[in-house]
Amino acid sequence: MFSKILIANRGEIALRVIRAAREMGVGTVAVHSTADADAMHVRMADESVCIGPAPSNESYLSMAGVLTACEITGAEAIHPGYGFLSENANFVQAVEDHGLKFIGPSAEHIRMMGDKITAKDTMKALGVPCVPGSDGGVHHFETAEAVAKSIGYPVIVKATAGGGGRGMKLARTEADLETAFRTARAEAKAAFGNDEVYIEKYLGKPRHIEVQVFGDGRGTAVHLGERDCSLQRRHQKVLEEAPGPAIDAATRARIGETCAKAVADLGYEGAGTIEFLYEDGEFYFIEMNTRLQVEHPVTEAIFGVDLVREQIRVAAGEPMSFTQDDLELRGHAIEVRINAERLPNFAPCPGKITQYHAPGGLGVRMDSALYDGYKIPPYYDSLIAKLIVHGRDRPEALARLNRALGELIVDGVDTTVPLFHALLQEPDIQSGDYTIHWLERWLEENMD
Ligand code: MV4
Repeated sequence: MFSKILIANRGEIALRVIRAAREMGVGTVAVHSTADADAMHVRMADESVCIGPAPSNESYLSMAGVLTACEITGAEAIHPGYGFLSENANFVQAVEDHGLKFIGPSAEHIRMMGDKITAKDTMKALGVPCVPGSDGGVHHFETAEAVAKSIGYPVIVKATAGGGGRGMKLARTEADLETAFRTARAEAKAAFGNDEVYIEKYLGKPRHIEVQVFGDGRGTAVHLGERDCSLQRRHQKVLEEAPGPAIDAATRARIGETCAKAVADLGYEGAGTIEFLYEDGEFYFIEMNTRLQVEHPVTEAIFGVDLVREQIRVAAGEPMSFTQDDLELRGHAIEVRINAERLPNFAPCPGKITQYHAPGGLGVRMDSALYDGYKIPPYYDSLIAKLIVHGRDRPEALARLNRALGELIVDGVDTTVPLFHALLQEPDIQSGDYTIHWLERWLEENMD
């Protein structure tokens, strides 16, 4: 096992990783920007290194800064958290070139899944169901026309270098296709320096279902069921739950086993998420995320495992601490993302926290780096806390969420908490009857 790891992140996820490391007897090094000198992750780590000024580009995204901090402190491995350098294959390569261990998948697997056409080709070859569409990249409008005609409209044009909703264009009919194709290519070129696009059948009312997978890097892999992350605004998740309200045990076992086998065949190491659109009882692969996700705690709650501990174990060459047969799904978990944002526009709302009280009690987990008097800096993501509740079933989890939100005090800045109080009153939320378009529609009708 490592004696010391460095956490190349900030906020709640840095604390999350420090907590797992400490329970394992592993020393921790925090890195921080000048704006984060008083941040909780700096206080909670065994050691800390300032790696640059406030802008992320010059601190949390600085490969040289992070690698130098490892050298200074003697950290043997780097946990990237999510965001920042977590899916940067060049960073992974640099980490390895410096004789350090990246806690996560290989540069090769990150690169493979970062290119969305390669990801889809790979998953298709491994038996994972995909959205019908072009066979690889589409380089000429004439090809786009022929593909769209054969799969039928509506179709969606996506950038291979995109993902997470960036660089997508919808063509409802043949008349829309030329504009969709050309603007998708132009925007992809401008945003990613790569104008390659592919085409898929557009699914009109799917859920976003993602399967949590975990591999030991040596051909053993498991799945930990799915999360329903359909409640999104502008491709930002707002509330996630596990298990998915629309997924039964047989369906879970079937898609889970398909995903676990695929990542086992790849020799994938660490935590991964295979994203699907789910419509009319069928799964359609869209992307794979090669990192620990923000919403991983709902999976931890229902399976009773520590995914970060497992990440650190396999990175150190140790086996996973459970097999597929050990994993038993218990109850229901819901996470809400509490952002420092002002409704109705979700405008970032940095500032000083004048009073903070975290909810607690049975089945309540609050992952946050907040404290009384903390000043939320304006430079980073607006996520300030994740409230995760676990109950014996979905109604109990919903009641617990309502109760915990009532206990929470965050004064001094506006947050998304009022949104969750309102959502919990909605019959569709109470019954779990929502698709990827439900929240945007609801916001239009309720946020004026
Ligand atoms: C789609 C789609 C419909 N049909 N692909 C958006 C994010 C990116 N990960 C994939 N996305 C979509 N791909 C096909 N073939 C609809 C979306 C989509 C979406 C997906 C998941 C969650 C929220 C979404 C909101 C709008 C569009």
